[in-house]
Amino acid sequence: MKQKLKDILELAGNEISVIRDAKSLEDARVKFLGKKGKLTEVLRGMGQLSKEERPAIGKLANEVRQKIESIFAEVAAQVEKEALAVKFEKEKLDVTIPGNRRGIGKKHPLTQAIEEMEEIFIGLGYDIAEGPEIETVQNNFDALNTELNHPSRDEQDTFYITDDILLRTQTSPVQIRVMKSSKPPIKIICPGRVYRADTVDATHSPVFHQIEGLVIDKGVTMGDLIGTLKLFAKNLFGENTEIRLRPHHFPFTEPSAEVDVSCWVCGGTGCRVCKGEGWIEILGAGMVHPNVMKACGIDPEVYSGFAFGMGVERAAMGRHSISDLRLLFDNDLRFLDQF
Ligand code: 2U9
Repeated sequence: MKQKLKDILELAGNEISVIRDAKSLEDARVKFLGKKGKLTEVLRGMGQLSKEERPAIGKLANEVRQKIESIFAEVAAQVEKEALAVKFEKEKLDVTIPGNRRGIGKKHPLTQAIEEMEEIFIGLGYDIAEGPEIETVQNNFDALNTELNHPSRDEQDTFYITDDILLRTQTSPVQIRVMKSSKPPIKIICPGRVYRADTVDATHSPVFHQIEGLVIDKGVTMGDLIGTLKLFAKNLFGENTEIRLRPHHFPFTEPSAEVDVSCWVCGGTGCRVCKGEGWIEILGAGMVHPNVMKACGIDPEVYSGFAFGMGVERAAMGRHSISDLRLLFDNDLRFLDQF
């Protein structure tokens, strides 16, 4: 029996000392010290020993158990140490490795254009006004002195929701709302999305953006309008930019004009961008029609004002020499990243 105990100790020593992981260590513990383990198996046979032999064997069995336990403790400590070393190696943090740079997005070229134009007018003391994209026929057409048979009112050109409600075809109804709800002086810029029943092609989209401006006060003249647009054009296209007005007709302004700026590429001598003209049309403008003032409760005998409007897509396309409007709505990053 003595020999059996010594053999168990030797076997345990050999087997346990080479163990390198917690699972095998636990298996070995069951094998040697468990209820059905090797040591218990030997101790069960103690019943057959004589009374005299039992204490010595019992003592030896206890010593063997203690020795095996101490081997286990030693190997367990080693296994834990190694597991920790592996874990530390895996979780090692090198603070000198360059970080994963997150690509920072940027504003859409149309948003950039709108904000750039807003900044110019904010610098001139204008407020930004916004309004709903679903509008009344009254605000979108009637109050703007648009005749009942004007082509822009046609169902073919405008998205009607009911006979009286539509998707705004211009941002002018925002100015109408401001004129109806506040007293002059009024000095506002109205940027926003507008809708027209156009088929998509390189220069048309049923959804596009406008920026319109409105100034109403006592003694506002066409000279103020021209000075304002000149300043705007020089700020946006460069100090040497000139403007020119050509007579035109809008229902909501009188007199009205289409406004060209000298070509920002050739400076006026004629090139591919201005199609040899030297001038590029970018906006429409005029003095606010007395009927528009009256429709909003403002006395045209006391006040006068000017208004202007421009298409943002058109301005951005001209500025960046973009030939197809659809590129602005496709959301292709290869295109958008350039701006
Ligand atoms: C009020 C009174 C007058 C706004 C104006 C234009 C001229 C103009 C076009 C530019 C290109 C629309 O996007 S576009 O097709 N706009 O030419 N807009 S004057 O006049 C107003 C607005 C509001 C109360």
